[in-house]
Amino acid sequence: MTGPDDAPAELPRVFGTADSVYVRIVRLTLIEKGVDHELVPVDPFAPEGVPPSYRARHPFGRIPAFEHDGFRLFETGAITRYVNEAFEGPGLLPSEVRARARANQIISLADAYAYRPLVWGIYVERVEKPAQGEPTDEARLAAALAEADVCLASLAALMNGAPFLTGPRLSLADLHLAPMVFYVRQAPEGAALLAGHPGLAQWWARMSARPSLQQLGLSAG
Ligand SMILES: N[C@@H](CCC(=O)N[C@@H](CS)C(=O)NCC(=O)O)C(=O)O
Repeated sequence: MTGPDDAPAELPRVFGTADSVYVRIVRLTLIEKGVDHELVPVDPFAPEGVPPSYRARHPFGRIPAFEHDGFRLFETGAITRYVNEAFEGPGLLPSEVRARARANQIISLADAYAYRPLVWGIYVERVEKPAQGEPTDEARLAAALAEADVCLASLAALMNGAPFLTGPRLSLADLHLAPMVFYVRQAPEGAALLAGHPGLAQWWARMSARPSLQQLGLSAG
C-alpha cells in the first residue's frame, strides 16, 4: 500500500529556456547522472523580462535557477557540482586532485573567456542577427574570432590528446563547454576555427554522439 511517506519526491526543477547555454549545461548534467527533471519556463530575453517573483530565485535575473527538495541554487557551476554529488550515477569530476583542478580550470575558462566570444561574438553576430534581418557587427565578430581561437588553442593544449577534456572519462568540464561549441559551430567561421584544432573537433564528434546531447537537440549544427 502506498502511504503519504511513499509519495514520489518532486523532480528537481530547472528554471529557464531550452535553448540557453547555461540551462543546457545543467540539464546535460542531470541527464548524464540519470536524474529526471522538470524544465520550468523563464525567459530573460522576453520583452517583459523575467517575472518579478523570479528574482527571489535568482536576484540577477539570469537563467538557470534550480530547486531540489526545497533547496534553491543559482550559478551553473554550483548547480552542476551539487547535482554531481547529490545524486547517484556516474561521478562527473575526476577523483585525482590535479585532474579535478583541470576540470575546474576548464569550467572557469569556459565561463570567463569562451562564452562571450563563442556565443555572442560569433554565433549571435554571424547567425542569429542576420536571421533577424540585423547586420553583423564585423569588427565585433573579428575580435571574437581572435579571442575564440585563444580559447580553443588553450583547451586543446589542456586536453593534450585525451578523448575528453580532462582525461579518459567524461567530466563536468565537457558538459560545460559542449553547449557553447554547439552554437559556435553554426557560424562557418566558428566551424573553421574548431576544425583547426583536430583534437577538439574529434572531441565534439564524440560529445555530439552522446544520448544526452542528442536528447537536448545538440547533435546537429
Ligand atoms: N553566471 C551565470 C550565467 C548565466 C547566464 O548568463 N545565463 C544567460 C542565458 S544562457 C542569461 O540568463 N542571460 C540573460 C541576461 O543576460 O540578461 C551562471 O553560471 O549560471
